[in-house]
Amino acid sequence: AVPFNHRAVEEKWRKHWEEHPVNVNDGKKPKYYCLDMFPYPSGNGLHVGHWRGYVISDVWSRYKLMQGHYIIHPMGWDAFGLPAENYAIKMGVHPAKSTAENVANIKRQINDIAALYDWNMEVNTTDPKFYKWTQWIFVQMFKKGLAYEKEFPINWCPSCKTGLANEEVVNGCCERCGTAVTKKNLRQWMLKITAYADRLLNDLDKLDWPEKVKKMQTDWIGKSYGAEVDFKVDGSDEKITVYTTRPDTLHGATFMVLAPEHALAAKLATEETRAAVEDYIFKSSMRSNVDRVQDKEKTGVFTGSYAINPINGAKVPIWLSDYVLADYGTGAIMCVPAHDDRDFEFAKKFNIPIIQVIAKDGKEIENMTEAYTEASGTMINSGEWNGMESAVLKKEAPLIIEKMGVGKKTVNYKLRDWVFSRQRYWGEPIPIIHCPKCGNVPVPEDQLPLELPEVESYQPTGTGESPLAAIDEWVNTTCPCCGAPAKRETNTMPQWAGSSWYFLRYVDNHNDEELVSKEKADKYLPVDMYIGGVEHAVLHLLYSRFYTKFLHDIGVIDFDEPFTKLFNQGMITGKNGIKMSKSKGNVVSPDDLIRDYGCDALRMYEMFVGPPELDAEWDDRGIDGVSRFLKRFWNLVLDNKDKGAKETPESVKIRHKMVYDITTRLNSFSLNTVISGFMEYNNKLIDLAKRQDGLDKETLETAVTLIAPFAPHIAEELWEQLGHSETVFAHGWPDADEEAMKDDEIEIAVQVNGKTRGTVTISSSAAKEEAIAAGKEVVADWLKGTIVKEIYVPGRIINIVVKP
Ligand code: ANZ
Ligand code: ZN
Repeated sequence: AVPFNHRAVEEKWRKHWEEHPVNVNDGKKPKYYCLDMFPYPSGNGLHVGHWRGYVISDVWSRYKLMQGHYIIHPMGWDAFGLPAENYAIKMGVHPAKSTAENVANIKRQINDIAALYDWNMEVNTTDPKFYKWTQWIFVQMFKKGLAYEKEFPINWCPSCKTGLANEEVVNGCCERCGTAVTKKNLRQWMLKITAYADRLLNDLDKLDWPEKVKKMQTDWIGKSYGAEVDFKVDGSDEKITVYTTRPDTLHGATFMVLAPEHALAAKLATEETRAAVEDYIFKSSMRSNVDRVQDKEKTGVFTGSYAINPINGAKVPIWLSDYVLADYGTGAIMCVPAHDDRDFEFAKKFNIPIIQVIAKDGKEIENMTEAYTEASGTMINSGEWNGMESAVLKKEAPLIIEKMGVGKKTVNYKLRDWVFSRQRYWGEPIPIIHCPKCGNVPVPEDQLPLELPEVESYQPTGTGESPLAAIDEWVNTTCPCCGAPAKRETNTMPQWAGSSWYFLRYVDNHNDEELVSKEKADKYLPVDMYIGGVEHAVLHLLYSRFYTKFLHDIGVIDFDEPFTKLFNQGMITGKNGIKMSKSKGNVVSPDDLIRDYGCDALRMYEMFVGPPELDAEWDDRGIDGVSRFLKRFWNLVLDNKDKGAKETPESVKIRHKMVYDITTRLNSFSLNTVISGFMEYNNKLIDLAKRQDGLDKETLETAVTLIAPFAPHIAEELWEQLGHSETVFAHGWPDADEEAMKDDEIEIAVQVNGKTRGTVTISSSAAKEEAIAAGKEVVADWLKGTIVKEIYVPGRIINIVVKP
């Protein structure tokens, strides 16, 4: 056969596909929407790690295409936000310019993957035609009371000089730049995602998503059941309400702790404690969240005041400590040192009494050295509750407390409303006008998009105002309601705004009248398969669900979950598992590999490198093996296609087994074992072809069909050489007939130096290596010496020649 020349083959088919697209919408085929998380167009371009997700989604798309679907497989650009802006500032060019350049470069690189992307559907979040709708959604939320203003201490990144959402703070640091996050009191635009907490939680059940991601969202929403209990402040009319998930332990509450930010914190100080209390409150406000969360050693101060435990009238001291968070529950807790680790540590340090109220076998522990935190056991030291099972009481206590009139049953969520404004330039302007008479007025819908104006200086100011605040002619406007002089909102939206709904826009990206037409939404949405990294589990993937539910509620779409199925690919790392990055100098660019080995080989190696859901170490040498395999496959098909061999029981069996194995592995997303499967079957087929003097055409064709989603160019070329004029992708995905796969076993003689020494039962389609290995086991005792020859006459005899 003509040797495989990847460059010629790939060029030929790339051109051909441009003129004759393989994915056509005939209006009859069912749609299948396979989506990649769209990239930030950063200046660094793509490395082989980025390719992984794109190849996975393309393999999946082509597989679905061959199963008879019309594939919606779009691509676009998440181009607003800090990464693009930080890059622009570093390089000293306007973000719009650098973004456009980066998009062009990455688009070229993405095209090298030979993915089925339909560029007619392209979207870019920074295009006014796109962000018109990002702003429109905000206006709808505003009208429904889901977007509101609030001044409060938010997370602030001193390096990015902007406020951040809770979801953007990872282990106390800025999700973008890693700087420790501090607090800053700022007026904010908030989105009321908490109004959707229960639906966001319950509807996780509907989704075919990795359990890990569902759990992360469940924990992030953090629904817990408990009670609010009121403690009267001794000698005053004030009361402190605490939130507890363990009201059963009420008799063991020997002190209380308030967050230093609690409204009563300073008021509770007495003459003697005032200085210390104010000092503690001040010091806490200066500390970053990281320090507060990561503190090993508990700190705190006694206020000098006492509260009355409503269950038994005991007088308990009130402390301040920053291990209690101001914005969770009520910002105040009742402390039960015998049954809570943090309270135990605190009580030990400050010599506060510890009263055990739950006992394992009814026995009290002498000298507790740690808290007993299990919610099982019998109540002790608990008055009327003594002898009850704590697990039962845990459920009943809220109602008892309610009846006593000292509290109520409550549900709590960790989820907070979404801090939605950024003090940065490169984002969608928030379409609100502040009128001294009418208050906040949304920009009228027919005036959207509200375009981002040009500025001289787009650097963040650090003052808590966005650079837009400096442009007087933009800021000053008139109120759309009353015509009075008014000011524009100058904050911009976070980068998540566009990505929360972009997947809806692809299918109707030129529509100037609607975000997406009903007709197209019904026909093409929602996304059937979403592929991307797991790092967005509680960011983008939560926000998108919220937006989708909102758009469902206002009648834009009929479904209320955006992504039916989700697959998270692992990262490709450099040697020793180190993340690929320019600064580490370990970035592998696909460009050279494509030149030397071709796109097909690179695609296959991306899949072969390891289980797609796990991280995998890149090794350039690995691609050699895949490349050799492709050459062998090429030769197998071309050498045998014209021999006119008829199908045999063996070839039929191998063919069906091959279809079965590849398809089951593909269905379970075990893409690396699909590739190793191709290698195994290629060897079997080469073997069989030699034995039978050729392979029937149907078996060769089946192999080419199966490999097509992975190595589309070589498959298309071989398909043509096999005599087809239509694309291989129009050919249906083959079916495996399980009956035809069944192995018949045969018994054959095993000889050593021509003498029969035993018999072995093997599959009639066993390859030479398999047969010889099985045979050797049976005659192991006669194999002393050096084996000089191994003969397998298929289906008949095994003979091993040994020299003493
Ligand atoms: C008494 C108690 C006894 C508690 C016990 C626990 C164990 P989740 O499940 O996370 O909702 N808590 C309440 N508000 C807090 C705040 N703002 N900062 C820090 N801790 C706070 O946890 C609720 C429990 O965390 C509550 O139940 C409270 O301590 C504490 F044996 O109350 B518990
Ligand atoms: Zn930052």
